[in-house]
Amino acid sequence: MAEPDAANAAPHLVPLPRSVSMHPGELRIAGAVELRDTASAPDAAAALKRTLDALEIGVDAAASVRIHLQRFDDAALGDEGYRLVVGDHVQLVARTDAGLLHAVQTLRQLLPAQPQAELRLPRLEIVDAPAYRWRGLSLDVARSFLPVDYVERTIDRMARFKLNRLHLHLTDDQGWRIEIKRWPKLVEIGGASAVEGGRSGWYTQDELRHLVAYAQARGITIVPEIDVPGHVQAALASYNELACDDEDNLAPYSGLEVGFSVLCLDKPEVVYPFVQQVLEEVLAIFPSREIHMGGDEIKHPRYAEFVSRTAAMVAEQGRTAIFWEEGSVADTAPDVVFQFWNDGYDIAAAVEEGHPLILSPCSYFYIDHGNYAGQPQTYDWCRKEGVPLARLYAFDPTPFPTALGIEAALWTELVHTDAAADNRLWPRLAAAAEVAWTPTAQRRYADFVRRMGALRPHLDAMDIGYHPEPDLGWQ
Ligand code: TNX
Repeated sequence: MAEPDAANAAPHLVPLPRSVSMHPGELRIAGAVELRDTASAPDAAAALKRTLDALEIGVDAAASVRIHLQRFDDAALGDEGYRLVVGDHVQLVARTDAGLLHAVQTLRQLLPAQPQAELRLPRLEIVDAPAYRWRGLSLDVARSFLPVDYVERTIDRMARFKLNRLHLHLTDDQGWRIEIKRWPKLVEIGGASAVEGGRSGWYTQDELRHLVAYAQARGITIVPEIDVPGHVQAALASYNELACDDEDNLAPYSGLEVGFSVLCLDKPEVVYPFVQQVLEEVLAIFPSREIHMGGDEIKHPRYAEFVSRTAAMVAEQGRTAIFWEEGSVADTAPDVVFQFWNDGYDIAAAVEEGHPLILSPCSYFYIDHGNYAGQPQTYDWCRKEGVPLARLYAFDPTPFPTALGIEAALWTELVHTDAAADNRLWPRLAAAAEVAWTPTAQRRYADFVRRMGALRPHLDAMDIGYHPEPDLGWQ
C-alpha cells in the first residue's frame, strides 16, 4: 500500500512530457468511469472510449471517478499541447481535439497494458507540448507493398507515441501503388511489380480515403509522395510515352539500383500534363497541406526547371510542395519544404533562404539500416554500424533553425513482410518520437531506456514484433 502522503515515483512515459508534478496518493478505478464533455472533442472521445474498451472499463454516469475532456483556450498549450490532472477525478484539457488526443495517449501509458480488476493512477499534474510540429514516419510502400491493415496498425502505434505525420512513398521504380483513374495502367502494370522477393499490390482511392480518415481520427496527417522526375520505372513501364523516344529499357523493374529512370523532360507537353493530372487526383484524396513530389537521385540538365514548375503546380492548388534535399538547387518559393537525408549534404543555402526542413539524416533516421551492426536484410550504405537505438536517440535537431521536425524512414528494398517492418520500426520509432517531441536539453538516454524498457508490455499488448533490444533489457 502506498504511503498516503508519499509523492509518487515519476511515471514511465514516452515521449517525456515537458513537466510532471507528482502528488501524493493514487486514484483507483474499478469497473467503470463517468465521461464528461465528449461532444467538443469527438476524436479524443473516441480514442478514450477505445482505451476504456481495451481495459474493460465501462462508462457509467453513476461511477465515482469522472474523466473530463475539456476544450479550453489556453494559448500556452499551443496547437497540440495539453494538461492532464489526476486527482479525485481525471481532467484532460487542451485547446484542440489534437491536444486532447495526446492527453488520452498519455493517460493510456499511465494505465496498465492489460485489463486489471482495479486500476490505479498516480496523482499528478502533467503540462505538455511538443518541441516540433512535424513528427513523422516515412513508409516505402513502393519497393514492397504494405497492406491496408498493416498501415492501420502502424497508425495506431504511431499515435501511442504522439507521432503526427505518416509519409507514404507511393511510387518508385519497382512499383506504383496509388490508383489514378485517368492513367489506369499505372496500377494495372505498375502495381503488379515489386522489388525481388517483395510484395506487389496497390491501394484503391477508396482505401486511401479510408486511411486518411483513420489517421486523421488519431491525430495523424497522411502525406503522399509521388516521386518524380526520377524513380519512375513503374510509370514508364505502364505508359511508355512518358519515356524519351530512344529509351529501350521499359520493362517492369525489380532490382535494387537507384537513379536510372527519368520522365522524359525533353517532352514537356507529355510530362507536365501527366504530373498535373496525377496531382489533381492525389489532392482530391489527401487533404494534407504538404504534398511530397520526390525529386531525389536524378541528374538531368532540366531537373531544376522541373522542380520549379512542379512546386508552382502544387502551390497553384493551394498546397505546399516537399522535395528531397536535391530539390534545393531549384528556384522555388521560400515556403517549399526540403527533406534533408544525406548527413553531409550542404543545405545551408536553403536554410538561409528560409526553406523549412524535415530532418531525416540517414545515419540517424534510415531505419532500413540495422538495429545493430550486420543485422541480416538491412542496408548499411549510410552507416556501416547501422542505426542502433542509442544513435537515433542522440540526434539533436536544434542546429537547424528552420526545421519543422524529424522523420524516420523505412525503405523496403530488403523489408518484405509485416514482421520485418515491425522489427525495423520498433522500438526505434518511439525514440524518434521523443527526439521530435521533447527538447534536446531535457532528454537523457539512460532515462529513456528506463521509461521505454518499462513500456514493453504496452508494445506486447499492441502485438508489435519489435526488435528485442538489449539496451532495454529485452533480450
Ligand atoms: C536512398 S532517400 C533513397 C531511396 C533508397 C534508400 C535506401 C532517398 C531520397 N533515396 O531510394 O530506398 O536510400 O536506404
